[in-house]
Amino acid sequence: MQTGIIGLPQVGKTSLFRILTRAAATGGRSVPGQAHVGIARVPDARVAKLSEVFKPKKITYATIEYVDIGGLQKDREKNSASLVPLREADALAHVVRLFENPAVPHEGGSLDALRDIVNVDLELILTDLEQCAKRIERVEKDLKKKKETILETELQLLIRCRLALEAETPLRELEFKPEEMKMLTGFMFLTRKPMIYVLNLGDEEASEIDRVVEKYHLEKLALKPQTAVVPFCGKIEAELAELDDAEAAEMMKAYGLAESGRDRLIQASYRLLGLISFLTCGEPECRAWTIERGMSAQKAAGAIHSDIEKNFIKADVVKWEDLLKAGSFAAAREKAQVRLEGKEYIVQDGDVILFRHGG
Ligand SMILES: Nc1nc2c(ncn2[C@@H]2O[C@H](COP(=O)(O)OP(=O)(O)OP(=O)(O)O)[C@@H](O)[C@H]2O)c(=O)[nH]1
Ligand SMILES: [Mg+2]
Repeated sequence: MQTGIIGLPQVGKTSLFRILTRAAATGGRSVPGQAHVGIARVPDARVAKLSEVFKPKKITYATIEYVDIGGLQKDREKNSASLVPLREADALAHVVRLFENPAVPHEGGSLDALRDIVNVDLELILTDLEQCAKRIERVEKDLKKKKETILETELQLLIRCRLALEAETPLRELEFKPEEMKMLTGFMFLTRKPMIYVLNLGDEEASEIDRVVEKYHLEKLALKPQTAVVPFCGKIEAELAELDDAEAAEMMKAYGLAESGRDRLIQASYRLLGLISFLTCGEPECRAWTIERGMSAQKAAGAIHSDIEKNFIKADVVKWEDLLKAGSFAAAREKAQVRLEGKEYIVQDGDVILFRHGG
């Protein structure tokens, strides 16, 4: 799963990318179009706590990918090209600059969160609109040659999208039926992707981080569907990323920060993408596995190995807190906290699972 980082020039996109992917074992890699892809570890206190008890040889966290592209330009054509790597992304994170830095002035000349949000959203809307219009033209041509119900349905759907986009409404705010969603998948519209607005604050605002959404009048935005607003102090987070845990905790205290912005942001990406983690826990390894919310036990087994999915028999499931308190699977079983579930069981966030499989 991948989140694309976007924004105007010199707002701190690359700085954010570096902060998020610092734990990357693989480092960044380049993909065509000057974009950088990196891997971030999803912070998970459950894995950390279980590992303290189980002392596994290996601890593995879930991961999520971030893509960093260059700043959006005034030139529409250049933007269309630079936005291409984002089509593949599953969600977008728009970095909004709210820090002063006279050495690198903001393109807009002043700091204005709403203005930048509207402008960048408009850029995405225009890109989708172009694509929508092209497809509508094509479908109309084909329909003139031959009437086909499926094409007519598609045309109606695209016209609805065009109307929304013309009214400057991102497609993520529209409701679609499952079959419509399927039809739209191929277009990879940018405004359909879940969006995180990252407010990149100056250090002086760190202590009021809980109030900045109101301060910048973004409450309404934060309530929109598939949208999150995450305040973040880029410069402090960059410094925190260099420190060990104890030093970082001390520095956060000095700035009045309750939790790391990096963790909050990664968790927000994870949530918006509709992902949850189930855990496996034993002597060799404690590990978080990423699945989509609502997945069945059999499907979830496929995250580990396709053979386990194929030869699935049953799953032993225990809530992570119960396992932690019990101290071992055997003890949890004695307390009747381990349930035997079948393949249709819907896996819950934080389930610790032991799959029984044949083959
Ligand atoms: N004061 C301050 N400066 C920052 C912050 N984030 C980034 N900068 C500075 O702003 C400049 C641009 O930062 P980048 O992270 O490269 O910004 P960017 O959005 O990737 O820039 P482009 O890719 O060129 O569009 C650098 O000189 C950073 O040191 C911040 O939170 N506070
Ligand atoms: Mg950059």
